[in-house]
Amino acid sequence: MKQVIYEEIVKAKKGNQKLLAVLIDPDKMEVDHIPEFFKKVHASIITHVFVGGSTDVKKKMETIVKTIKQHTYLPVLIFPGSHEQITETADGILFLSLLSGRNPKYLIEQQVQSVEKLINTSLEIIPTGYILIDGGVKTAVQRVSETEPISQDTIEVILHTALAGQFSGKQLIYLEAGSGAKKAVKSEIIQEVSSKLQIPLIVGGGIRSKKQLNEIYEAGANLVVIGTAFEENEDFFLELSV
Ligand code: 1GP
Repeated sequence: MKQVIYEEIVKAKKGNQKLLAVLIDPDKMEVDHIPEFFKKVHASIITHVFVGGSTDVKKKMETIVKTIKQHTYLPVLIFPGSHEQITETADGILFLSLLSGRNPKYLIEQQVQSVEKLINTSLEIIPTGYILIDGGVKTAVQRVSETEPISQDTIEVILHTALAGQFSGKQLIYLEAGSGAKKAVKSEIIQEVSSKLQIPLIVGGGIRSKKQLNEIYEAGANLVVIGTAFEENEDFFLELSV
């Protein structure tokens, strides 16, 4: 299968072009608000749209993704909390394995359960090593996955986890401090991982200002993910205008 979205991410890494994804939680987005929301997204430096959450209580994923696709030309990737969130209406899926945890359910079981939906899919599947890092609060990922995050003080463990992901064939590594984290992933960690990793690096969780975003880019992240800061204040898009 052709990997159009992934190839673009690799190209951006090679050209040192920085990418930014807005994360939309289907539980927190109203369908009627999507057209207006995307006008702001398109006026900003956002390059990708991620949709998903640890839960999809209201089962809105499909409707939300379908509506987003009608209002954007940006690539839309599912960032699923479980196999139930998979919908064909997106362009691709981050096929996640929670490498920081030791819960087989999120290392392989969810993935096996998602095959029924993915076996004949046209979605671009991007194998992603997902690493949960302590962001100073107990996050939804930690609660739902019943796993412990890795401490920000154990850089070597984080680095080895990321490289184990790369050696296992993951195409992306995602360092995640968790949605609404108090402390984003430290620059020191991003520097260490990005300098040793050959595949693109995604960083997300707790990023709330342009200054922080630039520091994270500076440290070596190729793609940054922001959700909460936009949910709380859509004017933040204006600060990140093109
Ligand atoms: C969460 O990394 C993302 O999965 C984004 O986190 O909501 O804190 O921006 P925030």
